[in-house]
Amino acid sequence: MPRFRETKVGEILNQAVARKKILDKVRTADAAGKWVLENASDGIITSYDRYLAQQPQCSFGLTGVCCRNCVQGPCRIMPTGEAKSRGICGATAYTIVARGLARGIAGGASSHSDHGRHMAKTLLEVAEGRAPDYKVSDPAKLRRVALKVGINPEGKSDRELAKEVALKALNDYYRFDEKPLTWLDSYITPGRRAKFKHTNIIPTNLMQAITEVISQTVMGMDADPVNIIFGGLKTALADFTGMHVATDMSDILFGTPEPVATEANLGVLEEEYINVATHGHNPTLSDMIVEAALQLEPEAIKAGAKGIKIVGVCCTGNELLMRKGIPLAANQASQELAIMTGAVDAMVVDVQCFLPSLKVLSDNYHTRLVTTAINAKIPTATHIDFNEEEALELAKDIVRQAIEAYKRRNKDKIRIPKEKTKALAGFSTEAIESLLAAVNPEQPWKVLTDAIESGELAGVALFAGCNNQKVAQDEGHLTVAKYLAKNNVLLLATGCAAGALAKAGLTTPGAVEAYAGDGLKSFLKRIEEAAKPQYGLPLVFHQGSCVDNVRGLDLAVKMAETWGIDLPRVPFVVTAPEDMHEKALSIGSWFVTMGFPVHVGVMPPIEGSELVYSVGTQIAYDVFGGSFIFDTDPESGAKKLVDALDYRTWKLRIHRAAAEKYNTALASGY
Ligand code: BF8
Ligand code: SF4
Repeated sequence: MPRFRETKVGEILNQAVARKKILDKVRTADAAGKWVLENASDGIITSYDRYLAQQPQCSFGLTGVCCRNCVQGPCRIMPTGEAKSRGICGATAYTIVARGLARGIAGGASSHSDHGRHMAKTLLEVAEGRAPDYKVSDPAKLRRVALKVGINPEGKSDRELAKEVALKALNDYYRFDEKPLTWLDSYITPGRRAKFKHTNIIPTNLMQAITEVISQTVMGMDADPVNIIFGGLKTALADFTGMHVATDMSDILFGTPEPVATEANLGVLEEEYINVATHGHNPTLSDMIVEAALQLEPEAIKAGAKGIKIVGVCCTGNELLMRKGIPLAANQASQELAIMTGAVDAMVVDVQCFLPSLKVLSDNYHTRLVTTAINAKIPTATHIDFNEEEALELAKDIVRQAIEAYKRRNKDKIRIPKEKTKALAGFSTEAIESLLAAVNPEQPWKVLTDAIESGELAGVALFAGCNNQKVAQDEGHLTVAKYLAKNNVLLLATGCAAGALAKAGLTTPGAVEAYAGDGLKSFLKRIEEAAKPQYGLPLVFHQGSCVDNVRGLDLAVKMAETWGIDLPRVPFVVTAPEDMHEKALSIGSWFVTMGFPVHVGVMPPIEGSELVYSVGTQIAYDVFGGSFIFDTDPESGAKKLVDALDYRTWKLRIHRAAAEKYNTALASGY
């Protein structure tokens, strides 16, 4: 497996030439980010530098054979053979690697599920009149979700129904009735339901699924790597459940996204405005910040600014981008660079993916860093305990912090890169369905499946995941996207992958001309002519934040239903070219269990066990029909994805031909 390694950089970090050397390595493909690193760094240390300072990284950790699960450790397994080297308790490499992987999945599942629980709790508070600043913004979605999870919406007010839906969602977290989780069971195919039952990985209580896998992997518990991995997969399905709860509740509270046009990259910051960057994941906070900023505009003008500009960072940025057209300033790896423009007056964070370094960094500027979650504080940052009961007032407090900070701005330190690009977002699966319905109102998804069968499209690929300092920022996303587009793959994207593609202008109609193959071009054009979307159609359909990966799964289910086959036959693939977070691990894992090839561009720590590696890349395929494709060369990874799509489409065509010849339904048992 090729892997990016830089072994000398620790030595050069403190030398005067360090900055130049770092830039020579082209650590980012983001033009605005590169400009900031070159022109506005003032010797400030960022994660780009700290990554280099960490080199060489420990091989035990890199390959997953370091165990700290008890106080006798750390134990490290020598690479001379799994059987020869053991931890003090006798654990071998495959046990230690499998335990680490399962615990990583549990970390991801906890993050998403907490997020989903928070959203469901907010909906309940709305229904009970305890969150006066929020409302059911999308009653139609509320009714669709209710029907989907088996609640009859007839004759119920929005509030009554919201309460029932919220309680049912929360019930998935706490119940003990041993039935499959509602938000899992309601959204998967019958084939997957049977497969998960057969492999005994259906979670019946979301919290329990997480605690079970932690308990399974403590010292002196499960040593069987395959059993541990299946425990991890059960937790990954719990992760899916929490993510779907999060997406459904967000749509009900803030609206199902529809295509919207805005801008992306650091150039969206404006010197004359008070810039407030919202960063993290939970739309309950960021949405209220937008409202507070609107109301406090006169105070901003009084302070000498033209107004207040809200920009997004990471996934809450994607939430605002797709629902409100708020510009996206940065994805994960350029969050620090936003502050280094000297133009961010406040950065407000809630949960997940914000760097502890933001405080040190903001101390170099006038920027006010505000944390808002009780379980996510940064020492010496301003903390405002955000809660839904007093949401607007607290959001105003936060925006006022920005107005105050603005008055202390140091004009000499302001260096905003000019790079920004148009970006389209808001392509929820519902929005895509209405676009397709313009071509075929009776069977919208047949427009897509027909295009694949005819060879116009090679299939669908979903971009997910993060930035990772082990690779040049955004480069993996861009390389894979351009390769797939040229090969006529319809592209969806979420999270920091979507941020990367948006910043590079790939979520625009212009990118279709520049990068799409002929088939993809004609497909998009046909829909564009029929639907006449206000902003045209982009090369990449931005579907939202990380939890919105479930939108991609819903889309794949629509394709499967249209063909009458199960998910492992559908020409749909997933790619995380720059995976970093435990959340990416768990998302990749549930996509594999759903039956899809999942490309991963940065190796997770599993190479220390051939067994675990093989389960992910081969056995998973035999059992679930999906598997991991580990490839750190983006172009080669992209090629494998196209091959995987071609293989599925080829099989589909053969069975379609047989079905037509013998006048039968499409075979589903192949
Ligand atoms: O949830 S893609 S770096 S910001 S983990 Fe984090 Fe990864 Fe970005 Fe959003 Ni997702
Ligand atoms: Fe070492 Fe076993 Fe303890 Fe892990 S659980 S640290 S391998 S003794």
